[in-house]
Amino acid sequence: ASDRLRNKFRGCLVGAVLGDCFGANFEDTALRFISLEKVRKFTRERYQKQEVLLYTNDTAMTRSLADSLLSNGGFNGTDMAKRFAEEYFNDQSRFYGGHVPDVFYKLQMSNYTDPEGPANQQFDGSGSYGNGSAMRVTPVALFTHNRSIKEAQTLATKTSRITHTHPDGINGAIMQMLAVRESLMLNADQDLDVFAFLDKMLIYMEDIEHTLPTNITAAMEGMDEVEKNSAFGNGIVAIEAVPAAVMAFLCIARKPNNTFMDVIEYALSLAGDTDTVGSMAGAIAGCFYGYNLLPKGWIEKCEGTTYAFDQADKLFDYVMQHDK
Ligand code: 8NA
Ligand code: MG
Ligand code: MG
Repeated sequence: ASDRLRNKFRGCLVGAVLGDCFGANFEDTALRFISLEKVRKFTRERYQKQEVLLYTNDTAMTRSLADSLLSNGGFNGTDMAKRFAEEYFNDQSRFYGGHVPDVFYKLQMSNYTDPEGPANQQFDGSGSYGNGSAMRVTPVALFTHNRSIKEAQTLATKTSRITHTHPDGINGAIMQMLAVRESLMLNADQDLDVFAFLDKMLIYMEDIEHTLPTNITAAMEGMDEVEKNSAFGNGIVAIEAVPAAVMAFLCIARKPNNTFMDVIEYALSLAGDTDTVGSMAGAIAGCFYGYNLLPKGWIEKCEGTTYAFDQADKLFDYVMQHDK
């Protein structure tokens, strides 16, 4: 049982990196969908010609978040803020959202004394509702695996508030965390009960996408790509990207013969913010299928998969030692 759970932790963090690296190849917020045929030309053939597929901000921030939780044995706002900002100052080439660098500069100027202060000032005091805190929240679900759902939700909220204080930004992070948490408890050999999955999540979210179950039903009953896109959106805001990632996972993984690759390819076909939707769907699906079922060829080509694998083991060992 313990090997099985370790395999899921690994699948989760490595799956998130794969979705980010492959998604980065397609990112174009002006597009409404990409045909699966076109996606697969890259994901099944052309990627092999690349030397390496680079990760973006999604992976960079996920790493920092997990490292901070591990080094502090829990949440330390000053430390997490410092890791996010220093990672950005060390490497600004990772395609960060348009406004989040303002937060990093203000954090640094104030020597990280008020980790939520700069985020609170974003967008005239309304806070960011971008998907940037949902895209990096995955380690929270692993770290709190043996703790109450309430504790998991509180930790997700705290990690979000360092850059994203708008309710939609926070709820997006909670939703993604809950999807990973739920996926961790499932067995890929058994039928995936889409509605039980959604019911559990909805109790712990405020107003984010209460329409999600209705939309999922419609999506499963044969909406075409453009209809799905307008039902969920595919953009850089949390209320679009997170439901899109959850929908992509549920619609594909519920069919027994589908694989991790099918989930990612479908997520990328939604177009738009593909690295982020891909990374979030990759975390949920990687967790569901487990590391041993992830495509080896993809793992070899993507930057950062070894780090994610090792970090998953550290999180697993931490959880086993502290929360037995
Ligand atoms: P963010 O906090 O800058 O939010 C992203 C964007 O959402 C902002 O730049 C605004 O346009 C908009 N936004 C958020 N909150 C508000 C608000 N209260 N009022 C008005 N507009 C708002 O950054 P983030 O960390 O949330 O980043 C999200 C995405 O950006 C990620 O998917 C990431 O991959 C990245 N991204 C970067 C590029 C690039 O080329 N630099 C392109 C697409 C996405
Ligand atoms: Mg990105
Ligand atoms: Mg993105």
